[in-house]
Amino acid sequence: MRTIDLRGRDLTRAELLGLVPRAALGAEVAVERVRPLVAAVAERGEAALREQALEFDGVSGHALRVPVEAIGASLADCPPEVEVALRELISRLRAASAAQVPAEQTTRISDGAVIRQRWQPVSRVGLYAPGGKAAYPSSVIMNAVSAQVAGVPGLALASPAQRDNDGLPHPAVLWAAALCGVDEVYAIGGAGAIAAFAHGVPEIGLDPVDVVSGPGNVFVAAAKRVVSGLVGIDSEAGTTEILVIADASADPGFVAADLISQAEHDEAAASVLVTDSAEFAERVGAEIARRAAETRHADRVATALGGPQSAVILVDDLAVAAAVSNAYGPEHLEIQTAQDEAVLSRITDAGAIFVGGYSPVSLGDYLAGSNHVLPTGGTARFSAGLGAHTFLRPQQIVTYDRAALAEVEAPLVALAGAEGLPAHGEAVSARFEATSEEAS
Ligand code: HSO
Ligand code: ZN
Repeated sequence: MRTIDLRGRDLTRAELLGLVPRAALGAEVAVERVRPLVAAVAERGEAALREQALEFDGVSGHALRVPVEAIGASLADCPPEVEVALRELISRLRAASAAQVPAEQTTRISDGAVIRQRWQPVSRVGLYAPGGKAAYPSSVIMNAVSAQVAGVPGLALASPAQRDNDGLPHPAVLWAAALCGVDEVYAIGGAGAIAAFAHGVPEIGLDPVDVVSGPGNVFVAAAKRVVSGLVGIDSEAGTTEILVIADASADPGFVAADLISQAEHDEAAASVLVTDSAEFAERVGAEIARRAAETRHADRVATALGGPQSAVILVDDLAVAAAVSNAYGPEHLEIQTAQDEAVLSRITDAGAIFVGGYSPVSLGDYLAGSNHVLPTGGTARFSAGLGAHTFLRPQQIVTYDRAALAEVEAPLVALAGAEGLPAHGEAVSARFEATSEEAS
């Protein structure tokens, strides 16, 4: 991992934004690459999806819509300990997600003047679970449970067709769909899946959705950016990132293991350590050298850790460490210091925050009860991780009676006049004019 030494430098937030390490392939470039793929699906539907399946997944002639029987039947091959673990994930996530559904609120502005706010789920969602370098049943559950807890009636799931599963999505994806009760599943991957959800594909009975959610690589995240506006999206949950703020009190083995854990997702994954101790950084480096060579995806991990997106950043103190992290806006932030709560209080921008030596990111990836679909690429500075709230919209409901409306007639007419929109005022005054019948 390269070192960025910020010690002795008094940097502004704007300067930090330019200094934090980022992946070589930025979102803008990925957007230009996926735009034609999205447009092709919008224009040519199934034919374009089949071309893309052949090009990117090496699969042809498969059913794009997974037969319902295949979803339930898949569970026969699920190892019992995996089924138990998936069920545990569902129940922990469901408990934490339920707390994300706000109660309806009623505000009485004055006598007879009431504003209610209710949280209305969207009607139909497209949930995406990646394939490719790994199988992601956990992502199916993160998506589906959030939508179900929000009360969304229509759920569709897509995941790439697998050559070695007869063109179906990965079996583990089907297990998770079966356990969540999702029966509308498509063997479609990448940008094409996002486009299919947004535009609909009538030939295969795929109706357009209102919100697309789920993680993916940089191209899936870019496709979500392209379709957003036509549909809602959760966030740009692209290639994984972990940023660890640690001081000399932390365990270098824990920190090294966590940096490696996220690097195993993708060659473009980002692992960043921010520390005020050069000596600690060296100890982490030694642990990484030892562990990274032995792990199953050693080559991928070495590429990710050696890439421009990964770094050790040396800072003068933990306050600067927090400022660096805020400028980065990491998908996952770990805090392992002697003053975790003090550091936490300085954090403003992160997708999810893992506090202390016994809260690793991989706990959040599977069984913490939190959601692992989180904003990446610095988008945590303005967007949030997936949750029941992703699928809910606050709607205000206005109920005034005659007396309450009369009370605001004069100021409302004054405001309408000030805006040069007198008919707005007249719409209120009309209700208090004597009718022609009353006048006669
Ligand atoms: N770390 C990934 C999620 C994941 N990890 C799924 C393992 N499986 C993005 O938060
Ligand atoms: Zn992970």
